Amino acid sequence: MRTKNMPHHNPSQDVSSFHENGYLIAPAVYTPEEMAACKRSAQELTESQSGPSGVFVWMCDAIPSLFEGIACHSRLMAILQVVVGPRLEFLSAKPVFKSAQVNFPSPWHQDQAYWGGAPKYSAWIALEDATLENGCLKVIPGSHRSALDHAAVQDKNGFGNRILDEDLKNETIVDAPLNAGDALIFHDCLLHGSHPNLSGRDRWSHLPQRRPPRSLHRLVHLKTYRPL
Ligand SMILES: O=C(O)CCC(=O)C(=O)O
Repeated sequence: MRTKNMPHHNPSQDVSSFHENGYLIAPAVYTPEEMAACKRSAQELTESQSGPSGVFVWMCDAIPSLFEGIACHSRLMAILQVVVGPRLEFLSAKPVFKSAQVNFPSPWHQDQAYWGGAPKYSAWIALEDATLENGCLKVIPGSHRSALDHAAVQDKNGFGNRILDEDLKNETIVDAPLNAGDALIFHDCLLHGSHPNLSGRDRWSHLPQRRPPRSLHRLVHLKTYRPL
């Protein structure tokens, strides 16, 4: 059943764009009600641990059920299966919180530098509108083709593995503002970061990750991209 007013998304048209660019924006995957419930729950569950911003990772055997429902939602799965392929298992999920008190931009990085191993595919799900002002993502199309060496940086802002701004040459940077309920699906070698949150309000997103099943890991070439 499709919810009324939800634009029909035809993921098969997006397959080549996903492989070319390393990401895809899927509009209106979730309803505003689903996003509001997920944001409320993320706020409650992370309240006790939350500093001014945070990334809270749940592995697949520990994820609260509401978040599992969002991560495994049939609309997201339908898109992933066509765009990435059917051979994906659920790995983990994380709410990402950027508070109004922090104006630190998430630095450029590939998630591969943190996770290692077989490629992962994430969906950055906007629990509320993500804008240039409140810290939406920015990406470098096509950067998923190889895993890069990251600089190791230790400071109070987290993100210990970074690609420094001065190491970027003439890459095209694409901002990715999203409406609540949209999802940006991306390969774990896609270079991405986010703008600082200058909105005076908190910003919430939720990112489930998937990867090929264990039996396929040794077949997957890590250093250069190839479709599953
Ligand atoms: O949401 C953000 O600001 C960045 C999150 C991110 O890049 C990540 O968790 O890998």
